[in-house]
Amino acid sequence: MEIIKYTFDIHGDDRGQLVALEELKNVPFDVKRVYYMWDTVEGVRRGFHAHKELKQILICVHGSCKIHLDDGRETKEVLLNKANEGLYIEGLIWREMYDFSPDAVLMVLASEYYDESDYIRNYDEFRAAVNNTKGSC
Ligand code: T46
Repeated sequence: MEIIKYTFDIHGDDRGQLVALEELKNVPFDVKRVYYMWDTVEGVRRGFHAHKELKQILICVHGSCKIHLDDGRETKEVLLNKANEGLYIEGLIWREMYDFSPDAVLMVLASEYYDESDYIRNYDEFRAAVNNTKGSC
C-alpha cells in the first residue's frame, strides 16, 4: 500500500505560520466538507471503518496522532505531527486513529458531504468488499 503524504507550503514570516489549502490546486479533489476532532480522550481509538468512494486528507493541525491503515493486504501506521502535512486516503482503506496527544486537533478535508451509506463499519464486510474488487480487476 502506497502512503501518500502531501507537504503544504508554509507561508511563514516573523508573525508566525500560515498554510493555504485550495481545492484542485494543492488538494486533489473538490472539498465539500471539513471536519475536525479535538479533546480526544486519552487511549481512545476512533475510526474502525472504510469508505466506498470518499477521498480525504487528514491533517493534524496541532499536536500529534497516528493513523492505522489497512487495505486488506497489508497494514501501515502513519504518524501525523506537522500542521503542513496531510495524509491522503482514497479507495477501500480501513482506518483507525489513535495515540492522540492531549493537544491534538485532527482536521479532515473530504470530497463528499457526510453520507453514512458510504461507510463500511464492519471489518468482515470490508474484507469481502476488498475481495470483490480484486475479483473485478
Ligand atoms: C473518517 C475518520 C478519519 C457527522 O454528523 N458529520 C460528519 O461529517 C462526520 C465526520 C461525523 N458526523 C457524526 C457521525 C457520528 O455520530 O459525528 C459522529 C462521529 O463520527 P464517527 O464516529 O464516524 O467519527 P470517527 O472519528 O470514527 O471517523 C471520522 C469520519 O467519520 C470518517 O469519515 O474517515 O474520521
